[in-house]
Amino acid sequence: MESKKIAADRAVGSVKSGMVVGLGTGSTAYWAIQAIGARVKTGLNIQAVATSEKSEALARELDIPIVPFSDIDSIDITIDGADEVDTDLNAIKGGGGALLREKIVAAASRELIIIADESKLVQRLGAFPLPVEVVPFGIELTMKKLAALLACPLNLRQTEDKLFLTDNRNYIVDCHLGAIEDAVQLNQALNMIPGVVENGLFIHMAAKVIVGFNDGTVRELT
Ligand code: ABF
Repeated sequence: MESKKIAADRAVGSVKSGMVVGLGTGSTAYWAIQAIGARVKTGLNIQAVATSEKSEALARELDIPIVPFSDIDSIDITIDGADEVDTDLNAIKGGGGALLREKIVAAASRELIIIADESKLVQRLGAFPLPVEVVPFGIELTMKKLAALLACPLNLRQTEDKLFLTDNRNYIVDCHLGAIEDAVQLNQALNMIPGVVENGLFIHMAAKVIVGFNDGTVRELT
């Protein structure tokens, strides 16, 4: 927890009054939302956009003012976690199933700051199974096309013995690639497959990655 909190606290230091802030999902983003909530209590005047029903519920619990995504023109800073991040600031996200809204919010943000503990920092993306959000209609054929493109084990995500549904009522296919050679090309190829809504590759989107370490240090990659 400590290394996640260190990274989150450092990222929240960039949030200024008057900003619109994107709130991420996951246990690292949890600490960022907690830190923002603490600053709101001492007078920080921000509006927040949540990337998942879970992060919205936590924000409301902390009295962080939520603004509907449809009401805003742009987001100043989004602070979000990742499942893997490399030294080029590219990331795999979506282990929590929120990748579509996270990517939409990230793409609308002037600055995306990814926060992570040291376990997420990798030399090459892909050891973490790449989540791909797929519409339920035609799922069998879409998975066949994914298998032909990726030639790796695919897993239709389940939770409590039933198919996992995202906040957008879509499925997630976890792709066990092992290592990704060309993430830029893969990101484009995946989204060309009819039925694929979005994938968990966040390529050239983060302005900064803040990594917390168990020894209490923090490293900022830009
Ligand atoms: C979210 O946080 C997701 O994109 C990602 O899967 C998850 C990582 O969770 P944690 O911070 O708990 O490791 O941003």
